[in-house]
Order: sequence, then C-alpha cells, then structure tokens
Amino acid sequence: MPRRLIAAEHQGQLTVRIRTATHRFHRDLPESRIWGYDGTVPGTTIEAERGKPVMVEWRNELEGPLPVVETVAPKHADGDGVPVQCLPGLSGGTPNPRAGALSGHAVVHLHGGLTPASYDGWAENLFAPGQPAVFHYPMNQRAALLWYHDHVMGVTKFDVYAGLAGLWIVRDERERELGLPEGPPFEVPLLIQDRNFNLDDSGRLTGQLVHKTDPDVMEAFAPFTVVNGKVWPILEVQPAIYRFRVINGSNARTYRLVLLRDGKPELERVTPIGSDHGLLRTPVRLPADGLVLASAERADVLVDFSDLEAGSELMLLNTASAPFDGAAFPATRALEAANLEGLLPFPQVMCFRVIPGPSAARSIPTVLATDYVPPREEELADAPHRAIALVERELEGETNMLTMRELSIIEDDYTGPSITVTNGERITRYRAVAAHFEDVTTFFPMLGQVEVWQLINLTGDTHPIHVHLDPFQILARHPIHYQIPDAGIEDLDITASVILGRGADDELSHAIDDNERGLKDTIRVNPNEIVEIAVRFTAYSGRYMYHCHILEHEDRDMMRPFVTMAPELMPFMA
Ligand SMILES: [Cu+2]
Repeated sequence: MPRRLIAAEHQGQLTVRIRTATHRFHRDLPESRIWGYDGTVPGTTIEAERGKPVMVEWRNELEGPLPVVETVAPKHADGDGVPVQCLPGLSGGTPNPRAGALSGHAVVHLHGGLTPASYDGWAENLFAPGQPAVFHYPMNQRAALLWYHDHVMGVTKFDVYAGLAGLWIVRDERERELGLPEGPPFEVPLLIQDRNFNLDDSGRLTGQLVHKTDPDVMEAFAPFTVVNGKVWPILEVQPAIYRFRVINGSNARTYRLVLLRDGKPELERVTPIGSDHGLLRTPVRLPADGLVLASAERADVLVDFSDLEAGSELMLLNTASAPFDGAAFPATRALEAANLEGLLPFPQVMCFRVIPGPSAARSIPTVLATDYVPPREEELADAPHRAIALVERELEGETNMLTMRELSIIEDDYTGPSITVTNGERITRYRAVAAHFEDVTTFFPMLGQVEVWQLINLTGDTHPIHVHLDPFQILARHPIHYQIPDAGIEDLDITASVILGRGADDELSHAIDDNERGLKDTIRVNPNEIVEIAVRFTAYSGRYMYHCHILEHEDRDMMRPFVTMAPELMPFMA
C-alpha cells in the first residue's frame, strides 16, 4: 500500500521530496535504483478535499544518472523467435548514453486536476535539481482518483518508468453520503504498470530497470506487471465488499482485466461505479470481455468477496495483447491469454486471498452522481467543431512517427493535399494546419462554451488521448474506413479519403463501454474509428496540452498545445 498523506492534516501545505532511492519490486529481486516522489514507488497517495486548496512544494532532490537503462534491441525477436520485449535484459542492445546522461530535470503534472495553467506542469517549464517549485491546486472539482506524474518534454517515458508517479484522491461530501468505503482496509488503490529488468553475466535478474524497444515496436511493453510497485502481488481480503481505485500507469500497455476463480471469470463480482473524473450516474455492468484501461484511464470498482470462504483465491489477469488495437478476447479464455507475439508473456496481474472474518455484505447505491448530464442538443448544435487526425508517418532510416495533425476546413480555392471525410451525403474537406508541438497554436477554446472534438484514427493502434484541464464526455464512436495513398502522410501535406461506416474486414465493435459514459479525461481511439467528445473548459485561461498518453508517442511529438480564454478577451486575440 502506498503511504497516505491527508492534506487536511497539514493545513493543505505539503512538501514532496522528489528523490533518488532504492525500491524492491519483488521479494526475490535485488533492490532497484529508482526516482520517486518521497523516494517511493509509487509516490505517497495525497488525499485532498473538494474546495480545500492544496499547496505542494515539489522539492527536486534528484541525483543522476537516470536509474533506467534505455536501449533499442537490434532485432525484434531472438534466435528462438521470441520477441525481445518479452524477455528481460538488453537483448543485444547497447545502453543509450544520452538517456544515461539525464540528471533529473522534472516537472509535475496533476493528471485530472482542474489546475491553473501556471501549475499544470507545462512540459517545457522544468525545474532542475535544487530549483524550487511551489504549485497551488484549487481542488474545485468533484471527488475522483487523479494521479501526479512527471511530464518533462521528450523524456516523460523515462521519468515515469523510473518511478515518478503517485496517486491523488479528491474526496467530497457526495461520496460520503453514499457510504462508499473510504481509506483502508476496504478502499484500495491499484496502480498497474509494467516493468523490465536487466540480467547479470550469469543470466540472473538484477533490479536494474530496463526500458527496451525494438526496430519493429517503438513503445516499451515490459513483461512484468507491477501493482503498487510490486510484481504480481497478493492482497489478503476479508469476506466483504472492497472498493478498488484502479489506474493504468503504464507507459504504453493497455490492460483488459478479468477476475477469475477456479479458472472461471467472475465478472459479476465487479461493479464499476466511477471513471476518470469520479462517480458515474449509476453503477454499470462490466464489459463482457473485461475492464479495459489504456494508459492513464481510471476505474472505480466495487468487488464483492462477501460470500467467499476463507482460503478462496481469485486471480486478476490481463487479456490485452500489445500494441493494443481494440481486438476482442473472450473472458472465458482468459487462462489462455499468454501470447508472445502479442507481447504478453505473463497475463498475471495480481491475486486476492480471502482471510477469515465475519461476512460483511453492503448494499450498492443505485444512484451515484446527479451532477452531470450528457450535453444538450442545443449546446451541441452551437458548438465549435475541431478535428484532429491521428496518423503514422513513415520515415526513412528512422522509426515511424505516430503523431497528430490538427485539421481545418479548406477554403474553396485550395487545391493542395487534403483529407476528405464522407458521411453519407455530406463531404467535408480538411487540410492539416499543425503537425508538431512547436507549430502555431490553432485551438483557442472559449471558457464556458461546449466544443466538439473529433479524433480521426488513421493508424493501426488504439491511442488513449488525454486532454488537460476540464473533463469531457464521449458522444460517439463511429466506425470508418479510409484510404491513404503512397506517401499520403507527410508533414503538413496529408492526403486521405475517410468514409464513415464499417469496412469489410473491420472486426472491432466500436462500442462505448458503459463505464466510458462518465466524465473522462482520457479516451481510447481505436483503429478504424472516429471518436467524438464534448468538452467545456470552465475556469482557467491559459496554455494547456492535449496528447496521446502512450508515453513513447507523447514524447515523440504526439502532443499539441491549446489555449483557453475568457470570452471577453477573445476579440483582443489577434
Ligand atoms: Cu498514441
């Protein structure tokens, strides 16, 4: 269990030392050198109260070098055909000296926080070891599981992997009225990540963290699943209902979680009650294949162990292969989920063991949240629309880039490369107006106004797209099929023909899971899909970011700025 820090017990004034330390990921592993908030993996869980501001002095005391060996293995698979990402060690790769030279610049982002821009953790506003940073978090937001993590431009993937992530829980009176478990023993956060380790000369695991990619796969999918800093842990539970605050804090891996007893899925034991930004309107059913969480997505779930005898054991398995593309996998086959080609050598996540105790059932409230509704028709009718294409650009002699293009509807006299989106009779033509993080800002949302953002996925992978600041709601997942001509994806010159409607060989459901219909800040955009979200920025003007939360994508330019602005200032924005 991560240590808890209750902000109210410190008058909302907290100090977190960001420092180099050691951590043991498993009792049979040697110690690992890590970077951690308060020197632990995960960092201390900060618990705050809605409406009670929290000030954190983030004290950067990191010491280099980066405690992660970064390498690109020379081949995708070893001599036996096993993908090298399924194996520990460097697999013939040489350690990247540039990663080894990183000394510990940091910036902290509170993911899910409604935070003024100055304290949101802009990826270029860094503090070096020894430089002070005091951030103010107003906490004017509903109860939810947030998390804080490093966000340094270009190296977030190394810093988070090194250990720089911690949980942050916002609580409010609404949740207390519902009588949901709060705090130990019945409320348990589960931060799920994947990690890999080096080998010594005799082939034994050392604790040294390894971030390994290969010529075919530019994301690191590490073989060992880690929950709250431990590989494959066991949690002893009483025969009672537990509340698990589940979060995927992995760099790139998506999980589809299935709870099993005696080898059979027991999905009905699990009741989702909340998502990224807190409680859903009502409890919902788990998706039939299991609970899918991509990087940075959260789930608040109740799990009923109350009918189980002491000694009962349940396993939590992951059935999602990697890179995740939304493909289905039946929960009934979860025991067969191991798949080397799918970079899933070990589906094990964790184990629950029931200990003796009085059986404590508890009724689950039928109404949870009443403070949000889907956006109204008239709001959507007036809403500005923004379109973003997710694209894969092939580069000669370099790994492909998975990035984004902000789109603008083209003028009549424009004859250059364009994306055509055909929806029945309606044809919309776009051109790309921004490709890179440092390109000119094109999104200026007005505070208070509902906007519709369209994410058009023209790649083969699922991308979890995260928008900073206010939460959003998903409006639709539209199946699409598309054609991209040879060299259709260049820098700002992109050419594609997108048609709404399912393609002949498309096997994805494109369904919206019930637990995705809450307030979200990260949404999965599957292949052959347009996702539409409705977002309304409310309180803070300033420069924020949105990006893919696969850290290897985010670091390689799958991230863009947007600027929120009070309506009265808009006429003065040239
Ligand atoms: Cu991505």
